Order: sequence, then structure tokens, then C-alpha cells
Amino acid sequence: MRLTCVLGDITEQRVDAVVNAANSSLLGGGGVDGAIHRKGGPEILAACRDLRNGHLGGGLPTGEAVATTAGELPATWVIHTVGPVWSATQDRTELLRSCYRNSLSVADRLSAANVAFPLISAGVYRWPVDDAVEQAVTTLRRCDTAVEEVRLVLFQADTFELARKRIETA
Ligand code: AR6
Repeated sequence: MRLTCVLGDITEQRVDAVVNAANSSLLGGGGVDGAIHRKGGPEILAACRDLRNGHLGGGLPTGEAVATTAGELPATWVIHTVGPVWSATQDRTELLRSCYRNSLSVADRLSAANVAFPLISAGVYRWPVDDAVEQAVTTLRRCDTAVEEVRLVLFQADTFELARKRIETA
């Protein structure tokens, strides 16, 4: 697996699967989630509602991942995962790592060759950006996967620089 990073918008990635930094409801929100639903159109929300009416009646637990259509996005699937909210008193790192691992397992089941990830939990969920980069890079590198390219998509120039340097030295 080749780990790359780009400065850009997750909704513009031409890949087999893009990962959504969702919440447990799967019914939309701000940040990446808002952008994916806005650009991907109503088909994604309809697929999420079907999941909620089916085996995910209680919502998607933190750290887990599930796939839907990508609607009108230039990708085939959206893999929704729920990152942990940052906590100063509880170590939720393992849940954050699970998001990357479980998303890649879903990608493997879909036979996706390339997957684009946002920096999960690093926005609305307030995870410190430098550690979010560290967890993303180390966890993705350790994954045993048939995915050929994993692309980390960073939305801010300084975060992109952090990721680029971390990937180069890893
Ligand atoms: N493309 C790539 N990265 C982006 C984009 C984009 N279009 N927009 C924001 N980012 P966030 P979270 C960056 O908040 O912290 C939603 O309301 C952003 O700068 O999207 O896991 C959900 O419904 C940050 O670095 O996800 C949940 O309730 C990173 O993506 C909650 O937010 C993640 O920021 C999830 O919060």
C-alpha cells in the first residue's frame, strides 16, 4: 500500500472510495460530512436512512465503518466512519485508530484500489491536529490491506505540511 497526501477537498477526489468523518446518526452534519452530502446529493442520505432503518437502527458506533453509494461524487463509494470526540481526561486513541482500520477493512471488502481519507476527528471533534496526523499515518502504515493507494486529504496548508513531513520520515 502506498500512503500519499494532498492538499484539497475530499469531495473532489477521483477514487474508488472516500471516507466520511460522520457522526453516529449517519444523517449529516458539518465539516466533511456536510460537504459530502451537499456535493454527493440526496442518494447518499437515502442510503444512510436505509441503514438506520435496517441493521444500524441504533446508529453507527464510534470507531466503526459502513459503506454507501457516493451519489454524484466522483467516487464509487462513501465509507462512513465515526471518530471519537477529543477528551482531555480519557484516552480515546484506540477508537480513532479503529476508524482507519475498519474503514480500510470495508474498502477491502469492496475491492477498492484507492481510498481517500480526511483527518478524522480533527475538526468539529477537536482532536489536536498534530496527534491526529500521527495516528492517521502510523495506523494506516500498519494496516494489512489490498488497497493500493491510501490518500490522506488535508484541507489546510499547515496540516498538509505536517502530514507531508510525517509521511516522508515514516
Ligand atoms: N475536505 C477535506 N477535509 C475537510 C473538508 C473537506 N471538504 N472539510 C473539513 N475538512 P470534521 P470531525 C477537514 O469536522 O472532527 C460533522 O458535523 C477539517 O479541517 O469534518 O471528525 C459530523 O457530522 C478537519 O481537519 O470531522 C460529526 O458530527 C478534518 O477535515 C463531526 O463533524 C475533520 O473535520 C465530525 O467531526
